[in-house]
Amino acid sequence: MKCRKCGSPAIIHIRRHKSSFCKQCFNEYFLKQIEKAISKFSMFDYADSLLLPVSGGKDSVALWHALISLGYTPHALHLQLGISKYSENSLRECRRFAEKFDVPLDVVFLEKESSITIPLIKEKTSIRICGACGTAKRYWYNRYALKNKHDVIVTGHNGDDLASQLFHAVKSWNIPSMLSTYPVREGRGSLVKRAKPLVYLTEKETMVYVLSNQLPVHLEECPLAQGAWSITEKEMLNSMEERQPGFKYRFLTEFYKHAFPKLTNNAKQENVRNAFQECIQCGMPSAKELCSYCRLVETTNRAR
Ligand code: Q46
Ligand code: ZN
Repeated sequence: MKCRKCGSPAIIHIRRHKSSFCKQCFNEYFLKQIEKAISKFSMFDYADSLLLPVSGGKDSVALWHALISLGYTPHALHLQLGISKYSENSLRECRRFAEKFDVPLDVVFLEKESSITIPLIKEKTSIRICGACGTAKRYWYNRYALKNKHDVIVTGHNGDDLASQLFHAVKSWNIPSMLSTYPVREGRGSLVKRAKPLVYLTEKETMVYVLSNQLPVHLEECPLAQGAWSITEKEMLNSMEERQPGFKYRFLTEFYKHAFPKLTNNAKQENVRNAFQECIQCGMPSAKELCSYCRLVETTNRAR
């Protein structure tokens, strides 16, 4: 297998592009896909202050390295979830990355801030744990970005993540969920703008990027992940991709092109997307009197 561009030995074959790349040409391809997404969706520019949540996993690490390579100076934030060894190892790899590239990294400890952890929520309540974990992450990223005046929260969701979320939402025609797969969400009031620059890249590609560049990375699977719906959705989409290379990419990009603009207009007219008010407890944006994070903390504490 030879690189399509320079003829050197290839390290990856990308079926949807009918292309193989060597390490150097793959790096160029990877950065170009990110630049394409940033520009296509007007995600941010060099004047913006970027907050980059990092878990230490392959996607956030790949994005961290890629943004630095493209000349951005993202401010990395790690949220400590308290999932015993798994969380400790995640933080260790984030710190190794920050040291290796001499870049800033802040850490927010969930337990210190709210006296809860993700395992405690799982133990004490019947709330779906990955849903609760997502609520905590979104809450702290937004709160931190607001406090530190960051313009955009840049997350490491890749194209496979977004395609599986879209597929899941389409199965029940959940329009707000379908709309939330769009790779950029403009800021509104105290909701900070969000962007997903890995939209044109796959899990396999972020993994190869991380390994070929020998980046510090945490590859252990979260012990609480078992049974997450996204695993099933990803397997189903991968079997479609096997039969029709490029299926996942088209599924996403055709949605963005044809359905997203119409559904957004309808959503605005019908007020499907809730107006936000301030949470009476923490002051963060909320669809109800009490925001979903404060409700989560309250429910967990009540069950102790
Ligand atoms: S960390 Fe949290 Fe993931 Fe673990 S509990 Fe689920 S959402 S699986 S990215
Ligand atoms: Zn609140």
